[in-house]
Amino acid sequence: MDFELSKEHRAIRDAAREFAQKEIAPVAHEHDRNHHFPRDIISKMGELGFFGCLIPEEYGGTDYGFMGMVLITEEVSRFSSSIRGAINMQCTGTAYNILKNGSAEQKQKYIPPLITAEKLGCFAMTEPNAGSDTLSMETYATYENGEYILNGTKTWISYATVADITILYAYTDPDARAKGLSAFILEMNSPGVSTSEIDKLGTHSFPSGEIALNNVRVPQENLLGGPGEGARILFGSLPDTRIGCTAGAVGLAQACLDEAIKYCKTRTQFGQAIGNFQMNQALIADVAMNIEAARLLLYRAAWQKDQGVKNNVLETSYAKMFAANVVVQAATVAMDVHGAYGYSTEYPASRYYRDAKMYQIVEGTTNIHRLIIGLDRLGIRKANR
Ligand code: GRA
Repeated sequence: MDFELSKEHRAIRDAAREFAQKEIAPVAHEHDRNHHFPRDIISKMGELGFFGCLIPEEYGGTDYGFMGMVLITEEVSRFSSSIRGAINMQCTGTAYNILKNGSAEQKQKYIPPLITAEKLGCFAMTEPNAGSDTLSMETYATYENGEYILNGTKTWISYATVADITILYAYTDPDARAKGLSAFILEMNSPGVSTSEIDKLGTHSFPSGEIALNNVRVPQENLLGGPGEGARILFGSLPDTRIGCTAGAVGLAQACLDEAIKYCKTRTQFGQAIGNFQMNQALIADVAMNIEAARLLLYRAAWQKDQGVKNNVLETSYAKMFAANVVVQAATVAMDVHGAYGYSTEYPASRYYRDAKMYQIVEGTTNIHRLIIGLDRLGIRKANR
């Protein structure tokens, strides 16, 4: 067992940190305020190989693995929780899913432009009546002369309004439930696709929206995996993107702690720096300890993947649920330490507070992860199947 990052991992982390400090930190607040999606930053991240960690060199990737992906995501999220989402959209939930399940042609066609960010990606499972209960989705696809015809509505889809390509799940045989779900690679400029943006509390530089499908024709060769393999593909991809999401939570929690410490050292009240007061010291200590624990759970889950343990749903749920709760605690502490200035939109603490809450909702709510863990520990339903 080795708790130190390797020399290579430290170099990856340092390069990502340098990029994020230089390119993201100066503009993150303004872009959030203006609800601006910074396409230029996403392109630069693509050029630097930030989206290629899970992809072998033959498709233009860096092959840095899950640990590399997690370290980059953490560093980006320290400066913008919104922008870190791109790593899940361009690679973990899309290019990597195609790598795992796609045909040779699909890999050649779709992976390179996704990881360079020449094209933007997204994945679409959630629907108005299918959030936590993913398999209750209603979107369906009928087969006709070498094409599938898709109808339905997806909602809360990250990058819906900007994506060029989506991995979209639909029933090809609704009566067969899980065995009748299929996955498609859909080009978003296909006739019959329309999108609209959803306004939200935070994460304003990361567009989310609805995708409406009205008799959308998808060629048979864009079926990802075989017909009826959608549930396997979906439940195989969620633990991957959950690790990326957890890294986002840890990075943002670190940003909250950094801001709280900075303010504790510079703000004076009652004639001294407020960090001298034990009540503030206790807040900092609790958050610092929890971030360490969240990071260890995250690194363990990422390390498992790099060791070839592909099915670590349980360990991923431990990390995701813990980190989501920690980031909300960290954001609350950052606000509390800042007092009224925390509530002001001038300081980053208010953005962190709005962004943090998302982590208890996306990629499986906290209660869904409780369910996965509880059922596993009680021997009712195994998580790692
Ligand atoms: O075994 P079976 O024949 O009964 O059928 C199961 C099996 O075929 C069926 O699904 C299949 N299946 C699997 N196949 C292969 C399940 N797990 C696997 C697997 N690992 N490999 C049904 O399984 P089940 O366990 O009975 O499912 P369920 O009870 O219907 O639901 C389980 C559960 C609630 C955990 C699941 O639906 C779930 O995880 N829900 C949460 C949905 C979620 O996480 N959504 C995330 C949306 S994407 C997002 O948030 C993007 C954010 C981006 C960002 O910020 O980074």
